[in-house]
Parts: sequence; structure tokens; C-alpha cells
Amino acid sequence: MGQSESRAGELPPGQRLQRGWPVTHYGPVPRFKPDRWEFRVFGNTADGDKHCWNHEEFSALPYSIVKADFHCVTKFSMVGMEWGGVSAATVLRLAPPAPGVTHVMVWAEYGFSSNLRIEDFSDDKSIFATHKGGEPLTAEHGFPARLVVPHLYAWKGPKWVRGVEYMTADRRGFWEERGYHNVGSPWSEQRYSYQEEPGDGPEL
Ligand SMILES: Nc1nc2c(c(=O)[nH]1)N[C@H]1C(S)=C(S)[C@@H](COP(=O)(O)O)O[C@H]1N2
Ligand SMILES: [Mo]
Repeated sequence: MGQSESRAGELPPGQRLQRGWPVTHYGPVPRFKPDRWEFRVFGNTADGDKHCWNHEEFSALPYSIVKADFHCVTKFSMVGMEWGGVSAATVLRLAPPAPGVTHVMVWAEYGFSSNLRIEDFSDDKSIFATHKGGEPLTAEHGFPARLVVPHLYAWKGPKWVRGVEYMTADRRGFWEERGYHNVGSPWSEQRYSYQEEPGDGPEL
């Protein structure tokens, strides 16, 4: 599983190309409060401590660029997006997980969450994007930061992200509890939880 499954110039099965960039999410767009915002890494960290960055600190972390396609489970895809921000690899390096960590829960404003296998989260294209095409994200698209995991459906990347929880067992996030596939690979068309095979996720 992973980016290696993607084929250049091809869309995953059942997807069509979208022009423009639609806004897709559940609930209202949160207002960014710079003085109260922090990015937290917690749960099973290697040192047992919680790691926090305020907005100024987070903005000063090493900046990475990732070029990738973007696939929404509602069947539209966009190609050649250029994301800038803090790679998941950087977060994993600065706030490492304990050895037994198998999954992460990525948390966003209003308690939105998405769970990922550690191998998907640590893919070299997974990025906490603060920018798209060199411009800061707009509020609707997740400012100040959103996760992007290009080899999975886009719901796996929370907008308005606030932190990562390291876990030693899997737990379903917001959409994964509401009928969407626990893994969510567009290349295998893992759209809905009824398609899950044994081992894909916790019992429903
Ligand atoms: N916080 C939050 N993030 C979210 C969602 C959501 O409902 N809440 N929806 C996801 C879904 S289903 C998609 S397709 C993408 C859409 O991102 P966009 O609106 O920037 O295109 O955001 C994802 N991130
Ligand atoms: Mo989506």
C-alpha cells in the first residue's frame, strides 16, 4: 500500500477530473485564534511527554513541498496540487512515537478526527499543509494547517488540524465511524466501511 500504487497520469478507479477547487466539509468554518492555537502531539510519545507548538513555533518548523493529486471519495479528483508545510516526517522526528505505536488519530477543530495507520501517516508525501501553490491556505480550505495524505481519500486529511495522537491500537475517526472505509485507499476503491476486509479496521 502507498504512493507506489499510483500510476502517473492515471486517476484512481471511479474518479473524474475536477476543474477549480471545491470546498467540502462537515460543519462550520472555524475562526482562527492565533493566540490560542497550538499543535499538540500526545498519546504514546517516545518520551511520554506531550509536545506543543504555538502558531509562531509551528510556522518556523522546516518547510517542505509536496506535489500530488487529490482524490475525494465523492468521486472528484484534482491533479498536480502543490502543497507546502510541515511534513509528517518532521513531526515524527521532532516528537517521536513510542515503539509500539501502530496508528495515529489526527485531530482538528470541533473534535473532527481521522485515524491512519502509522505507515500511511509516515509516507514521505504526508504533509501538514499551510500553503497551496505557494499561497497560504484560505479559511475554507483549512487555514492555518491541514493534513494531506495524497495516497488516501481526502477525508483522511483533516482541515483546521490541531494535533496528532499516537496510538497503540486502532480507533475510528469521524467519517470512519460514519460509514467510510477505515483505510481509504482510492487505488483499491476503499470507499465504504461495508467493503472492509478482516484486518482493515476495528469491529463496527
Ligand atoms: N475538519 C475537517 N476536515 C476535513 C473534512 C471535514 O469535514 N472536516 N472533510 C474532508 C473531505 S471529505 C475532503 S474531500 C477534504 C476537502 O478539502 P477541500 O474543501 O479543501 O477541498 O477535506 C477533508 N477534511
Ligand atoms: Mo471528501
